[in-house]
Amino acid sequence: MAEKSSTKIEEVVDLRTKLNGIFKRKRRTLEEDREIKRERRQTRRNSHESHSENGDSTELEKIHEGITQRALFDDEDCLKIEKKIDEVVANAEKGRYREKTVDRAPLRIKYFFGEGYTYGKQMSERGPGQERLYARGVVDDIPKWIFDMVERKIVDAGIVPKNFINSAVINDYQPGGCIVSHIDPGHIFDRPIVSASFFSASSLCFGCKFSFKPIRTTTPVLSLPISRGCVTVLSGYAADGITHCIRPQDVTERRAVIILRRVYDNAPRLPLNYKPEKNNRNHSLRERSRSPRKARERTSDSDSEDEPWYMKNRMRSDHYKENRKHRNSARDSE
Ligand SMILES: O=C(O)CCC(=O)C(=O)O
Repeated sequence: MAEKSSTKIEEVVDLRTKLNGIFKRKRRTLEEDREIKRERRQTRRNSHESHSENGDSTELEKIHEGITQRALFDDEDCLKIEKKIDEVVANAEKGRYREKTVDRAPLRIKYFFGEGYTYGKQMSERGPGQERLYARGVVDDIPKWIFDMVERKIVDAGIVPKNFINSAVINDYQPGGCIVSHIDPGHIFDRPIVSASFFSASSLCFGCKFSFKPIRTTTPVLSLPISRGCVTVLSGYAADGITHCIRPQDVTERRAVIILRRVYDNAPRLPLNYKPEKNNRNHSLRERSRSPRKARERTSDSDSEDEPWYMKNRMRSDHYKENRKHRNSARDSE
């Protein structure tokens, strides 16, 4: 009898050891999995983590003086905000927004809330200073979640005062998407310009020149890493003295940014009956194929449309010569 019960105890102990072993192995593989994922995330992040600088030191100093970055949103915050961005995308696909809220380009969609404005080919009179706000009410109001989940943290961090922000733009980029070099129009937007980045890391480049078909850029004066969850604040020379852009090669995964700005009370505004030009992208969307190959082919065209004055201005000024030199050297290096 005593012998039988001791065998049972041994069996139980043996079973426990076996189970422990199995759980330990499972725990280890889970931990290893997590570690591998962490390393992959880190590698991806590192590729956007180092500054690269090519300007003269005085100019670089002036740019850096006008940039502040804060890691304000942790992973949990990011996940919640990213879910909300996905809801915006879904609402737009269901046609739930006003006509001017959504502006589609092949690899980048902009959602304007609070205020929208004309730029690029949407303007009949082009050139710096020609941008105009749309009439009040033609874009949707800023969603409450942007105030609750994004603006509040930025106000609490002392970056802008309460009630400063009256315009929020979400840019949703697919890999290879970009925003060509520009300065946010100073007659429309107050400074600072605040942006919060989500989904993946990228780089904000300063002082790049773009050429098209195929799309190319010159080496930036400064390439600033922007990680997921970080808030970038531009003012001074960084906002007004040099252009900024997102290059196609810096968007390797889907990325979204929420740009929070203040539109001046007296900024010039279009009348309510303003008729957009024929080639407004919102209207042409239905006619466009969604094929990724066609989208890539179209990128250069439509992104040049985004540039409010840069291309045209260059054709008229000294920049033209500089651009021609760049095009020639790009061709030579082919
Ligand atoms: O994507 C970004 O971080 C910058 C976007 C930007 O400069 C713009 O939309 O005006």
